[in-house]
Amino acid sequence: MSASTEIARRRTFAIISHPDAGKTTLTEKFLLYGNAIHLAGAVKDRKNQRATTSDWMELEKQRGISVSSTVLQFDYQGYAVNLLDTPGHKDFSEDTYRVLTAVDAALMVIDAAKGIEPQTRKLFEVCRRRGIPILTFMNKCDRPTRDPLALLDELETVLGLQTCPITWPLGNGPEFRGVYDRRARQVHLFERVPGGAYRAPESVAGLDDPLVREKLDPAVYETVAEQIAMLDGAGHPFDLAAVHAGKQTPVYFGSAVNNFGVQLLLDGFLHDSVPPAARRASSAPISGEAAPVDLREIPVTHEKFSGFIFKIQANMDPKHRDRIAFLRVCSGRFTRDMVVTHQRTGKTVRLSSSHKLFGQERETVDEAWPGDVIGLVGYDAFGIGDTLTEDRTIHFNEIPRFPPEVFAYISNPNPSDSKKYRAGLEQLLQEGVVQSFNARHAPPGSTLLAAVGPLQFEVVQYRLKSEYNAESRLEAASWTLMRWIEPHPSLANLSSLVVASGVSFGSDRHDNTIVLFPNDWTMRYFMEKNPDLRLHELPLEQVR
Ligand SMILES: Nc1nc2c(ncn2[C@@H]2O[C@H](COP(=O)(O)OP(=O)(O)OP(=O)(O)O)[C@@H](O)[C@H]2O)c(=O)[nH]1
Ligand SMILES: [Mg+2]
Repeated sequence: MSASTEIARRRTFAIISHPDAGKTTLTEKFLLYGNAIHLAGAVKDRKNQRATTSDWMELEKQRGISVSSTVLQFDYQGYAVNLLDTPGHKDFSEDTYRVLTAVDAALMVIDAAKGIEPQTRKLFEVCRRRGIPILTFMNKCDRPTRDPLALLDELETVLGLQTCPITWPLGNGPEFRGVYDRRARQVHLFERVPGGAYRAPESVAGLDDPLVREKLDPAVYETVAEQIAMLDGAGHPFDLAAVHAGKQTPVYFGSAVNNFGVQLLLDGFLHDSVPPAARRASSAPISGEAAPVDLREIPVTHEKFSGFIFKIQANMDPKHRDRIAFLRVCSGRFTRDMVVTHQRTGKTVRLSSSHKLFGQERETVDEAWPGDVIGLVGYDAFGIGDTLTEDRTIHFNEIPRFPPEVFAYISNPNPSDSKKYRAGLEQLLQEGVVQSFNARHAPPGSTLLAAVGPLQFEVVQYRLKSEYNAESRLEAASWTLMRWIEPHPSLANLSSLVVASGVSFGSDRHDNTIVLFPNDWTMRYFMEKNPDLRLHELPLEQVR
């Protein structure tokens, strides 16, 4: 296949939503319909010990929530699909935001009983800023839902998105029988299968077919027929250009857990979504001093290989205690053993350990194209946001950073076991979701951790135990804000600075000074009393 054919068949997208809307369940059903797995494991069905492919981490299996995003790559109907399941909980949103930089489209899952929830809205805003197409799935139609027209109206008024329903629900709750495909003008009636483990059998007929009238409650039939006539007459016509511009969202209805409407969604999504597009890059090094940052577009067809790392994950495979860097290919052709430049260090590296990913599983990959996400194993120097390329003028700067908002001291209760503890903590810190600092008045032997949400600390403790067999003790610290201070002579004597009570100092691993505040007021007071000091939300090497 030629390069342009390979690129054109790539579909790289993330599934996003508020916690519990059904992203992981839907991901699993896509794999089932994509023939990538043969039996779907129900997310919270712990009894028969079957877990989803996507929630592979021990903690995820236990709690039935996603803690970390997962990449699943498979071929389906000529498409090369890179599917990224993301965690919905806001404490893990940094991971989700990073994933969103690596995709070309997003599928927004909405619980049809609840409508748009806060986290959906936030993630939607991130997608909108990137201008990527967003398709919508109204899930859980097997339970009592809100009026489907009201759900569309909410998308229009709250998110400002034009909607175009592609499928329409036939009843809801116990009366939910299937969906109407507005494109083919056909009704899909489904039957439930135990646990949704297999594809749902379905029959297809026209809306006027006696079979359809027979299966549906007469009142439901009336309503549905009216709604469909109304949509045909007064709804927005499907506009592919508006979908690609992120202005119109095609809407699908169904029930992921019962496999209702999943195939129509998958087929429609792949068809209407977009292949990888050009990326913006700067010619000057990101952290370069005064060099002008000259932004330019790198087309996917650019001959030279380029890509960036958006995620690092340790210990995905308990058999190999190692660390995977997830790279999104942006241009050129990746081939195993190719030699590229690691732009942050300027060093050349041979990429010989490259993998195709499928949840926790991986297999060697010899070739990859723009849009693909590959896993690189065994390169300790790689960090989140790093560019790897054959073209030394390309520097991607895609990864958003967030100032931490919660803080805690972590320490090792078993000093005799310190090797495991330190190695584990070091590796988990490299994943970049939790940061560590030296705090000036820290309890002896403890490290200050900072994260976007408190659940991240629990994840660190849990993983230290399960992946490194290391106990840890956590003690909350009451700051809520942290800032980096630009170098200044007065930092040589911190005690001379005027600060409110509860304010403390520390340093990051590059020995830059940080300051910790209990609240907004103490920060404003600090700035007022120390007007010569410049504070930054992000690490200094990123703001320069
Ligand atoms: N009734 C019903 N329940 C569903 C449906 N789809 C998913 N669920 C249930 O909703 C719960 C949450 O599903 P998940 O797929 O884990 O949700 P998620 O969006 O991945 O959650 P996080 O990753 O933690 O944000 C599980 O108990 C699912 O079984 C559906 O179509 N109908
Ligand atoms: Mg999930």
